[in-house]
Amino acid sequence: MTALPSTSEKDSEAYDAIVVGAGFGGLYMLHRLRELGLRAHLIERGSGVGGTWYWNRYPGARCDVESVEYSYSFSEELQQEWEWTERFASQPEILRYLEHAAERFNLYPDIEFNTSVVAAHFDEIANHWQVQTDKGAYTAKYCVMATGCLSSTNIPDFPGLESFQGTTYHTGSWPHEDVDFSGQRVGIIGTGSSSIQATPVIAEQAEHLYVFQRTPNFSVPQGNAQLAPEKQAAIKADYKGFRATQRALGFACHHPPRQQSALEATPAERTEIYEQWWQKGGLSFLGSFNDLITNAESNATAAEFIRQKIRDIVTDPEVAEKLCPDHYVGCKRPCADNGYYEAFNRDNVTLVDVKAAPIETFTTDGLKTTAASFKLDSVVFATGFDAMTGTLDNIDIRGIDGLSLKDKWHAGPRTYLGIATTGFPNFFIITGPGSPSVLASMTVGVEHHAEWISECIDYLEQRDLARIEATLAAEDAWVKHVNEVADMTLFPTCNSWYLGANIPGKPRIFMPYIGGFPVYEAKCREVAEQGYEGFKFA
Ligand code: NA7
Repeated sequence: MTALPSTSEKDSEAYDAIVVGAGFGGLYMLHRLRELGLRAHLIERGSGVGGTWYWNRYPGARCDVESVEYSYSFSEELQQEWEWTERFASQPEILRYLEHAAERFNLYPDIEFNTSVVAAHFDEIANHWQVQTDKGAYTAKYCVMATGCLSSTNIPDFPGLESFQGTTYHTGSWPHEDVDFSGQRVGIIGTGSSSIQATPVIAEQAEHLYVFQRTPNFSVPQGNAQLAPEKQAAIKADYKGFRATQRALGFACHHPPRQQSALEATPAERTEIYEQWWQKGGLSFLGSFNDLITNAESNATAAEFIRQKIRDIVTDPEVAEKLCPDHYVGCKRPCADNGYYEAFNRDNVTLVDVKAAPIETFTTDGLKTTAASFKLDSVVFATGFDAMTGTLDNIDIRGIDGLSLKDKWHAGPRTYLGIATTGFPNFFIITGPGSPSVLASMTVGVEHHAEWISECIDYLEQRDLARIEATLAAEDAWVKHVNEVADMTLFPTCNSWYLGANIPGKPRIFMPYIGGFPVYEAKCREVAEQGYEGFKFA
């Protein structure tokens, strides 16, 4: 064990479990642990619950999964009483929902806000975790990281940034008060999901919006609309059945893929089918055919369909061409928009290609690319996150023999089931690397993990066991399997945050598990039924 910096163990408050993060995962984890009769304490760096939906308050922020699916299923009362207003919920509505859930299950008394966990060290003699925050220290037998997949913001190291006199924002840590861009020259850097959602909204306000694009992305119109009360009532009439169907599908979302290869259809049939799925809206477009993420030739037909849509929507052919991606559809996280491509038809929106002419430096009043200078009042960094591992890397986590998690993962994250990692007993990760996480509806994933972890903890408590740890053999086999499955798809072929490719120096490893949620769930069930196969106890 390595000693923690400031507080001695006798000053530490003792709990059965510490949970870190008050998003969907952490809140439900806390609820489950309390139901087991354990003393659990949740630590959250924000001033409120919500996780992703607490931090990402940028204009246009909205979920890409339908609201009736992107919600808790564990409480029939909750799912019956909550009324969603839109097909795809906006950030404020999801935040209200989580605040309601925290209230409803009386979670607030066990949450400590405005507190950051700085270290967590395993004490091998006491068999517990010493958790150090910026406010104090705790000990707990179990430590559950519910820190989210996209919670460590990335601001690239642009020269001269400190000299910029205007205002800067990051989409993932947006101010709580309204931001008014009226009359301003605004630059938005990045063209991933966040920018694709924010661009049309900022364009309506700003005097001029410059969109700095390094790599164009595929986006499909989301087709958001008010959610008809009859439709919601019909789902609620058999919510259990609706959820069961959802959990049985690969991405744990409705709209399963059509069971046909894109190559089996004639060009005319293909276009008709793509058009139908384009009209359905959103990420389900990838289900138009069942081989779009595995077959390059099939994928090329979908890519060309979307590129043609971009050319149809964007009136300036040169701008349209710049907006056309040349990677496979879906290998970078696909996007769903509400008027993204249309925004480039506005006189006050300019697309700036920073692949052709990269950003050279920020200046006091804007930025310079290798081709031109731009005067800007505000800059929005829509430059993404150090995904899946960034937040864990930022905490000094040490397991057996003082091994640090960051060092253990220096060549890429290694887990068993995405939940546990060898050398770190009684330590659990919700939707960690190696779990379906961002490739399945997050709410399904976090509920599954919170249930699996709480059942595992109950197993230990019932048997008076001091600790559980994944074996190296089980971890090796899981890591191998995760990679093999990823290599059967087109996912590893382009520079995405799934691979850590957006962060300079980060090892290039495909982090989520793409074998499908039902396969993963079955594996986790089997592991538990076999007395936690692949784990050792002490
Ligand atoms: P993303 O999807 O990681 O997008 C970040 C964008 O920022 C992307 O277009 C990057 O271009 C761009 N970027 C990053 N660094 C730079 C530099 N140095 N110069 C120019 N452009 C840069 O993050 P989002 O927040 O949009 O979305 C994250 C997830 O949230 C999303 O996938 C959903 O799951 C919800 P690149 O493609 O790397 O060339």
